Amino acid sequence: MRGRGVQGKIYMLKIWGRTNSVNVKKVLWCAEELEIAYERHDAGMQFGVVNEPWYRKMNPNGLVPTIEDDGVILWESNAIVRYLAARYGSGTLSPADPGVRAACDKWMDWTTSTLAGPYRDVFWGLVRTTPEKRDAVRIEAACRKGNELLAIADAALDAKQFLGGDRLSIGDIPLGCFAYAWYEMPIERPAWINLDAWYRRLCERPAYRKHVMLPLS
Ligand SMILES: N[C@@H](CCC(=O)N[C@@H](CS)C(=O)NCC(=O)O)C(=O)O
Repeated sequence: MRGRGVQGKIYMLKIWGRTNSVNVKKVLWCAEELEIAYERHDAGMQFGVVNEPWYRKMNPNGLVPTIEDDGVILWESNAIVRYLAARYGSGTLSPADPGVRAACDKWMDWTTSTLAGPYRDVFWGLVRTTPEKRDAVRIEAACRKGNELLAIADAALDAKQFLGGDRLSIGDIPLGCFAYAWYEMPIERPAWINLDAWYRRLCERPAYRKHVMLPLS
């Protein structure tokens, strides 16, 4: 889907960010689910770009992702997902019912405020740190905490296909991105009946396979 913006001008969503970033994955997966045409530009880590003055003007944090869509410049991955879904997926990825939408927001916020800490310790420890430099105690503690937290999501998925109900929504996007790495990393995990089934459902989605299920790096 290409957009026609202010004054009838054709515009295309631009996304800056490297594809191996969990926060960039959220945005790419969301755009793909919504079938929005976009241009992606590498930025962050080895690609640099984030310290260029023109980039800092858009995103003073010097982080990825950042988007520009018909003049709207945005950073913060969850805000971007909410924006894209509200603009292009109202009633689908962005539930129309305020109560359902708030429940989705809750899972998005929970993922970044609560799960992200232990996730980060495990991911950086195992994927981005060489074996001799790893802090095994820290990784194990974070692993335990992450599993404890994921049990909450498992319980919430009892009798529900997705976190927001019976269809994929913005509520699933951040957790879905974190979950992929959690399932892929060589860590101990309990068997979660509902979370495992939800994850398998995500793995069947072409957009998830394309943007989220990439080798971890
Ligand atoms: N809360 C921000 C966090 C953004 C963030 O920390 N991005 C990381 C990648 S996941 C980053 O830009 N790291 C530095 C880099 O890639 O150069 C969001 O959700 O967008």
